[in-house]
Amino acid sequence: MDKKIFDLIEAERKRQNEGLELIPSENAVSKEVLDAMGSVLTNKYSEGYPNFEGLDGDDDEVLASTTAGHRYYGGQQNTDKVERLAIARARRLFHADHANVQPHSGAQANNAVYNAWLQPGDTVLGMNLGHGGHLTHGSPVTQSAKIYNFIAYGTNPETGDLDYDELERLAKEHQPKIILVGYSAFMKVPDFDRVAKIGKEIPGCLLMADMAHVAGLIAGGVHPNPLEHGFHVMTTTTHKTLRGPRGGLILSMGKVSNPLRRPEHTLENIPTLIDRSVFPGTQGGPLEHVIAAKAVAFYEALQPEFHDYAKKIVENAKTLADALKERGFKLIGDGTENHLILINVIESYGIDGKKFEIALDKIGLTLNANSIPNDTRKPFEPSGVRLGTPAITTRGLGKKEMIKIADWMQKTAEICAGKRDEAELKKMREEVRKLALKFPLPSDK
Ligand code: DSN
Repeated sequence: MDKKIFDLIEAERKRQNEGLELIPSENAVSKEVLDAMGSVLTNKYSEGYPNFEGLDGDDDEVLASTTAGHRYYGGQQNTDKVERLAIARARRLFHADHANVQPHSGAQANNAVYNAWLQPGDTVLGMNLGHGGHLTHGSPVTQSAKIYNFIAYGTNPETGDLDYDELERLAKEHQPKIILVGYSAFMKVPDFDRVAKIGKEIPGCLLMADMAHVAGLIAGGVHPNPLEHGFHVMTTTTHKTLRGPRGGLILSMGKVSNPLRRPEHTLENIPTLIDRSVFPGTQGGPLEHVIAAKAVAFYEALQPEFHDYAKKIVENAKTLADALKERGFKLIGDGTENHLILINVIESYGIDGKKFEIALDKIGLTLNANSIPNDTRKPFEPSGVRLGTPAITTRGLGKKEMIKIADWMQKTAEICAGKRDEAELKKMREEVRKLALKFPLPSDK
């Protein structure tokens, strides 16, 4: 009936298949994940939670439970099982005591944790947005920054790593109620033990990791898991390296109890404080069709092949980073330890990040303009671009193709800098399309 929307979806499918997605926070999901999202589960309201008993076993044991949950509407016999499977699989994947699979997004997940643990005016120590942190970690334009007192630590400009000395100094000075490690443009592996040691010396300090970018690397066993290094809570989105539907997830360590009863405000009770904060604290009805798709993605991430995928993401990122450096690109932190690369294009080729992003879009390479640490330029025309390998690795690209991408990026930068003929963009567009079509989206295979 609605041909206009149908055509737009088809056009987007074509755009994705004919180009290469280098935005490090994007991916391409399986047909099974897509199908779960497009299911009749979207018709159902299910405020509340399923029962949390017997979630330690395998899927069959989890499905065997017949105890009713704590829901506010009838007809939950199937949704309870869907959500129990999602919770059980998430706990298995991240070795967590509890999982809340209801957050609609990463921002919702973070806000729910703040709301669970903080009172208005309490202090949170988080990473500076300008150094690679995230909007929801205290940017003044966000709702949470109006409620809580955010203090920012930064990165060391020499190494690109977190400035642990500054973090420790600020923690001692401000005695935060939450220390938050998380980022959307950071290429190193954080020293969680060091941060946990700092946090444990502050009474009532919750250690929170927002691992949205690297959750798939953690699930695949190629990145440390903060929950195994003394952190109490980990939030994430489910659609980045984790390769699930667009959504959020909160993992926590502690005692799990009935969410209908208000528990004491202790770190041990953080799982239940979070459940009550997600619903009814900050959200209404959960999206059970998305929760089903999360469960499918967790199932996929629990398979041995997902480890190979995660390993390949990092290998591809390192190959691409080296190839870019050989072609004159200056990388923040001089390379990468994860899936993400941040280039200072002003210093490399004298062009701003937006100009480079737009030119690359013309040849079918999609990435995003991004500020670099201590950037003096405006956020809409920053000095850098950010790119990564999760989506292209899903599609099967490897070493040879990383070199090709670096070549195209070099030529495009030279065109932007006026050193090559713009007509070459058209030729490169055809080359990118030809290569991309050899690696279709997994849902289109
Ligand atoms: N938009 C996400 C990213 O691209 O990193 C963070 O919210």
